Order: sequence, then structure tokens, then C-alpha cells
Amino acid sequence: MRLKKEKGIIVAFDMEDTEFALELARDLRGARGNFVIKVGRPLEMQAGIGILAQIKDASGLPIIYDGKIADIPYISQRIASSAYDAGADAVILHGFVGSDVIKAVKALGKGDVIAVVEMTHPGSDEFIQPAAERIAMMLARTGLEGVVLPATKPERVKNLARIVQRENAYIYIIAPGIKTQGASPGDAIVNGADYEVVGRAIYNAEEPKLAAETIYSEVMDRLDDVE
Ligand code: O7M
Repeated sequence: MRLKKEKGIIVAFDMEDTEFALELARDLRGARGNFVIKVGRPLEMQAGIGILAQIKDASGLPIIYDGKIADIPYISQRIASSAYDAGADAVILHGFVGSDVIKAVKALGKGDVIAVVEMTHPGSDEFIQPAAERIAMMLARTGLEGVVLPATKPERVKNLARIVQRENAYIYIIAPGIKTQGASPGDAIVNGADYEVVGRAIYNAEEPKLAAETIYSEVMDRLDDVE
């Protein structure tokens, strides 16, 4: 299942409780909105890579494996290949590792490739941010499907999205940092992102499905305001 370039919410599954993860996956099947699920290392380390197929079956949604892969081409390819074989529709790599890594994973031809341009946390300003424009341009030229930009820095989303889209208008942009890390729902989407990534504000909420639906409609309202 390819991810479409459209507006939606990517729910970050970073919880460590497998049963709860599957329960939320089932809940999201009927949720109002456009949702994708991103499985992170904390869950994978507890449940094993087989959790990808279980979540996919339970939710019926596209699944991203967020391994934040950052290794040499040979190893990155093997990690990504295992994730695709286990049911991932897309895998996430770091962009700073260079074009050979991205191209090696792309060459597998097993699913979408997404790479991180710049991150949401303050430490990202130390080394990644000064190189982000060049990383964005390099990534957009590799033929990958998606990039990650920081919703916590809306001006950066705007500038970097422009660079990426100028090279390749089909690349989708996903942006984490909503609520718990300080960005408001819609901050990234009104600046050119396609999906906003939300983790704790959904899986730690009293009613996670309702939280997901509410954040989705808040984002859509912001979009209506600018259109
Ligand atoms: O909403 P949160 O803060 O609980 O979770 C945010 C999710 O987004 C979590 O899964 C992080 O790993 C991820 N993320 C960031 O928070 N910042 C980044 O710069 C990049 C990511 C990410 O998704 O990279 C692919």
C-alpha cells in the first residue's frame, strides 16, 4: 500500500505495550479521518518485527517502519528489507548518511523510502540544521517518496518544503512535533507538509481514538482557514 500525497495524521506507535498497540490499531480502523501508522523502535524492541503485520491486519492502514536507519548501504538495505518483508509499506532512514544509502534502499523496490531532513529537538540545530538545505536537495534528487521536516519550526518547514518540491513535486512531507513537543495541530500542514506525526498526545490520551479524531479535525480546520 503506497502512501498517498494527501493531508492526514501519522499516529506514532511508540508505546511498549503490545496489547494496547493492537487495541489502538483496531480502534483506528473505524476512526474519522485520514490516518497512517508509524511503528517506532520502542514498540518493535518489545514486540519484535512481526508486530508490523499484526498492526496492519488490525488497522487496515498503511504502515511505516521508523527504524531511523543510519548505517552503511549494505546494512541499511538489510534492515529495510526485513521491515518491508514484515509488512512495512514505507521505511524511514536518516538523510545525513548520504545518497548512496538512500539509493541502496530504493533499489530494493519493496516500498516507499522516507528520509529525515531536519529534526524537531534543539540538538538538531547543532549539526543537522546547518546542512539541512543541502540534505533536502540531495534527498529530492534520489527518487525517494517522502521526507521528514520539523513541525516545531514552521519557518523551516516552509523553506525546506519549497526546496524539496522544486526538485520533485510528488514527494510527500511528514512533520512530527505536534502538541507534546510544542507545535500546534496544523502548524506544519499550513506551511506545506502533507502529514503531521502525533505520538504521545494520542497514545497517552484517556481516549486515544477520540484524541486522534479531534487532532485530525483541528488540522483540517486550520487548512480551511488558509484556503
Ligand atoms: O508526538 P510525540 O512527540 O510523542 O512523538 C513524535 C514522534 O515523531 C516520535 O515517533 C519521534 O520518533 C518522531 N520524530 C520526532 O519527534 N522528531 C523528529 O525530528 C523526527 C521524528 C520522526 O518521525 O522521524 C521520522
